[in-house]
Amino acid sequence: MTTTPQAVRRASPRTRRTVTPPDPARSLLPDAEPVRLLAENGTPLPARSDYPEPPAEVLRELYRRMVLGRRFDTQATALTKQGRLAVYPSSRGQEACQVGAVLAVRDTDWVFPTYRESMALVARGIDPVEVLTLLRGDWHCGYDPTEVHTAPQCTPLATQCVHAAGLAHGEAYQGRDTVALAFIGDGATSEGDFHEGINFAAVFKAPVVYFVQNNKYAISVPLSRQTAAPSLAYKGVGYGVPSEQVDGNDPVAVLAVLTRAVAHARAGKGPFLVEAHTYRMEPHTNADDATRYRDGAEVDAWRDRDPVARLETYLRARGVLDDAAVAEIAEQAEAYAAELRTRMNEQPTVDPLSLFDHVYAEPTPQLIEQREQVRAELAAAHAEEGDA
Ligand SMILES: Cc1ncc(C[n+]2csc(CCOP(=O)(O)OP(=O)(O)O)c2C)c(N)n1
Ligand SMILES: [Mg+2]
Repeated sequence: MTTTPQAVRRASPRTRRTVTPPDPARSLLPDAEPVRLLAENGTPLPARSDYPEPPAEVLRELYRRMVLGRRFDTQATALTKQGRLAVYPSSRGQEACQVGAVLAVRDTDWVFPTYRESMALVARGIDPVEVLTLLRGDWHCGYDPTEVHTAPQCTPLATQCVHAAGLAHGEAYQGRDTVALAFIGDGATSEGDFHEGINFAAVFKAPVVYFVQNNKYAISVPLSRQTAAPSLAYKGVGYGVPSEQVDGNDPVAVLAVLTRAVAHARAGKGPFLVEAHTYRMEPHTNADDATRYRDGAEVDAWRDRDPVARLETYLRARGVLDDAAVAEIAEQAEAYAAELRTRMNEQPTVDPLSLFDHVYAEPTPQLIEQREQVRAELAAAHAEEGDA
């Protein structure tokens, strides 16, 4: 048989090299579009076998906790105006993320929240007054982290990413299948601790889910000034971490994507990164004036993508919710807010000197001096009150 020049070329090693195996980085990348299971008007989109829809009773509970969460959030903002809270960062508009994420983990898993996650913590079942203790101005986080498997709300940006990696690694090392869920904002993904945490988790296959709520702002800094990455989920690929992006105002999709991410981590496959596209409806905190840096029309556009209304429309159409159930949940939310108001209006008993008790096992000379200074100031103030 004569060999044609084309056949030679086809069989040459050079040609064979062009048939490359799949790029391993490709499997780590998120879908080009955020995963979505409900349209913005609440109608269902075609089902996805990779992200099965959670059962109806779970979605009903998701709705209930989102309604309670929103009511809690409005109440907390009101408490700042009454001087009962020092500061409150609202997560209104982020209910699908806040509640969907905590429903995806077990009580025995660990949650690493930021200051934005008060709603997530009450959805996890932590006493709301305990959740607000830090924001009331106390020196501790209110709840016992080891009892509720929830770290204190973290104000230094991204430090919780390192804590989550360490805890998850430690748990796996001891043979437990605990997953750590680390919340983080879009802005904080520019911080070194995010990169160090995710790199450590990837190398040691620590079971952490990094959940980025991209609410489009870091105080006044918009996303366009924060990153040039096409998606924050792309930040996983450089560390060998699979990732996904999800419509963060679609509660069904958030729960489905987080459920899969948590299963991935629990199965010993290492960390997973999820970016949720959402929006911060309120200012950064009650102390911020968002009208100075963003347009009202932008906020209005996001109002139309309300996650609570979206889920309600869907569940009503499916027959999972009706008028009576919606009214009953609204009533529960009012009662929850009323009890919170009453309890937060009670004057807390605080001992300013306790501030120094747990800083170090053995206080430093500086702390002893500072403690003495505070003690003397308090004594002088009491003496003055006595004179008056
Ligand atoms: C290490 C560190 N740097 C700066 C700050 C001040 N700061 C507090 S919140 C914030 C914006 C964070 O934005 P993002 O991560 O998007 O979270 P969001 O507040 O939107 O939930 C900044 C810069 C801080 N708390 N910690
Ligand atoms: Mg943000």
